[in-house]
Amino acid sequence: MVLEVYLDPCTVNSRKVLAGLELLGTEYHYNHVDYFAGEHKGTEYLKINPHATVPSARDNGPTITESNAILMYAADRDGGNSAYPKDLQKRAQVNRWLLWEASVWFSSCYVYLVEFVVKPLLKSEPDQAPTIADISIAASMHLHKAQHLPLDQHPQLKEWMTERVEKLACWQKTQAAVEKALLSDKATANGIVNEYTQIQSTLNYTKDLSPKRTELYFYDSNEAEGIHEPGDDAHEVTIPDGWHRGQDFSVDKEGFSSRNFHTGFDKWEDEETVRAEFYPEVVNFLKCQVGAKQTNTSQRAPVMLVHCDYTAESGPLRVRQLLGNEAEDLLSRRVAFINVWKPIRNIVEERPLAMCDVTTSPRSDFFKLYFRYRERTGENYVMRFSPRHKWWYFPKITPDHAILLKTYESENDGCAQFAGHSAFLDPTTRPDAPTRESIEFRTIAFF
Ligand SMILES: N[C@@H](CCC(=O)N[C@@H](CS)C(=O)NCC(=O)O)C(=O)O
Repeated sequence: MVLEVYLDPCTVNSRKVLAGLELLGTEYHYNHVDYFAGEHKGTEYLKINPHATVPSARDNGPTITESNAILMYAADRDGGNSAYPKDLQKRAQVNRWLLWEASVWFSSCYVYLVEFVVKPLLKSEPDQAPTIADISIAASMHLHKAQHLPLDQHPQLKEWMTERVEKLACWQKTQAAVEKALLSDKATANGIVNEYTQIQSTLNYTKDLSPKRTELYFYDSNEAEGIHEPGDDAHEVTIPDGWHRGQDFSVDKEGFSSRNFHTGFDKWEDEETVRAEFYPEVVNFLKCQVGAKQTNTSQRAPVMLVHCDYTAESGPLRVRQLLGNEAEDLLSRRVAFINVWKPIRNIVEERPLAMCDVTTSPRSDFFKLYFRYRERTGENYVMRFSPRHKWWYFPKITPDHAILLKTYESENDGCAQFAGHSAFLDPTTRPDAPTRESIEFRTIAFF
């Protein structure tokens, strides 16, 4: 009887069977099962092969699935030949390869076939929400840089890993232990940490020319002549990737931290709507994060100058300006000003924010910058350079995150009070990276 085969010759294992039967010289009857039309999942075919896979074969008995089993059967049925030797030693070698192919080789190659050939043909999109399958598959390549996995040759795989998996909070939360155990000493010894965890960039510090004041004028005045303006002391600094420390950073110790902050809000172009609808979200977020009882919020754009938004004097003054009668009572308790900085729409690649670890920047490194307006003078802190400053940033931060930054603290008990920060040019930013879209809220937390 002629062997009935059911297959689609364009699929891996179907081709294997067709080519193998030709090699063996086996006569067969071909039944086409259209893989791309999904016929292998149709009711008729499932009666032949309930596994819904091609190929399968029949020879007046139960269905034979497994391409290698079909070939072995065909060879044995017809008495065998050199393509499937009868000699036991020789056959053991062929069997070894057949088993290896089925258990190891096929699955290693098949994933690439599916990703780069089958999925584009079927036009299937990646799943939107991550599942435990994403985590499971990513785990084997979690040190892909150190593993030297050739991801550059596989852009979709790389994008999935770096843009989807590595941005997940659960992934970042579990990263620190891996770094510590596997990458710390070994990594510095072979340069791995340097390769991907820190960059060099220039930050604009300010020279301290006291007693001459550092000022900016926002109106025409003769007094503006010959003033000392800020940002005249650029220094190249090393800025490590803060994601490795996961959620270790805290606004009360280092003066900053990164936290998950997901929002469904998207009407960023309308300031009134931001105020009415998004401010309450910021307030709730902050209450949860720092345990504040009450908060007050306003909005501003970030700058390329090492600075801190408030001084020991301007913090309480701002509370009085904003909260009038209530202010004295509120100021009798702990007050902290915390900026909430957040990407909107896209991942931030261009001009990210660098934060200086407060434990490396004593109060003596800060001095005042005066803002001269016609009717009043404002002030904040700028910083003089020190090689002790330790900077951090959160590269490619997503809109599902926010950076919290302490810009004033009433308590003087070792808790972080003023965190210096600056936007900067990241030399690793892609030339075609989208323009940064971020928003910064100045909030006041009353405890
Ligand atoms: N181990 C089986 C694998 C069969 C298999 O997975 N075939 C693929 C086509 S190459 C299939 O039918 N997949 C089902 C699907 O994609 O839905 C064999 O060697 O025959």
